[in-house]
Amino acid sequence: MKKTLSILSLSLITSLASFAVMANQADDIDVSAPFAREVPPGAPASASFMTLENKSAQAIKLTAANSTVAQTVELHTHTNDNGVMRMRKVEFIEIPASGTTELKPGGLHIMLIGPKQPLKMGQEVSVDLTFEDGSHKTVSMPVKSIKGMTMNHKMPMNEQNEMHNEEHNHEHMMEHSHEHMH
Ligand SMILES: [Cu+2]
Repeated sequence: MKKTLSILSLSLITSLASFAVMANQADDIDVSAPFAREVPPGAPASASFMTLENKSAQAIKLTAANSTVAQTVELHTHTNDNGVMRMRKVEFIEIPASGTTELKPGGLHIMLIGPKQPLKMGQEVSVDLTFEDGSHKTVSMPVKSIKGMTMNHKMPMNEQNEMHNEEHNHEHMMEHSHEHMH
C-alpha cells in the first residue's frame, strides 16, 4: 500500500514537472498582425512588425529574432535625437505581464539587415522569435508595402513640416534625407 502511494506521488511530481517545462514563454505569447516591409532589390534592410500579447502574469522578454530572409536580424527601437528619429539596437523587447507590446513603424521593430532576396508584396516570410527562457516561436507573415506612408514627401513644404514627425514614424530609409532638409 505504502509503495503504491509513493509511486503515485512520484508520477504526480513528474507530470507537474513536465507541465512546468511545457509552459514556456513562447507559449504565453500571442502574436497578431505580423508583417514584413516590402523593400526593392538592393535595399540595405527591411523590418518586421507585429503585436505581442503576454498571457502570463510575468513580464517576458523577447531576446532575439532570426530569419532566413536576412543576413543579420536585430531588435531595434527608435529614439528622438533632437527631433531626428534614429534607430538603435536593443538587447531585448519586453512584453509586460498580461500586457501588449506593439512593434510598429517608428517604434520597436525587428530589423532585417541585408535581405537575401527582394521582399515583394504578396510574399510570405517567416521570423523566428527567441524568448528569455530559450523558447522559440516561428511567426510567418505577409510582406506588405508601406509606400503609401511615404507619399508625404510630395506635399508642399509647410504641410511637409507638419507631417514631419509622423513621417519619421514610418520611414527608416529616409532618415538621411530628413537630416539634409534641416
Ligand atoms: Cu531598425
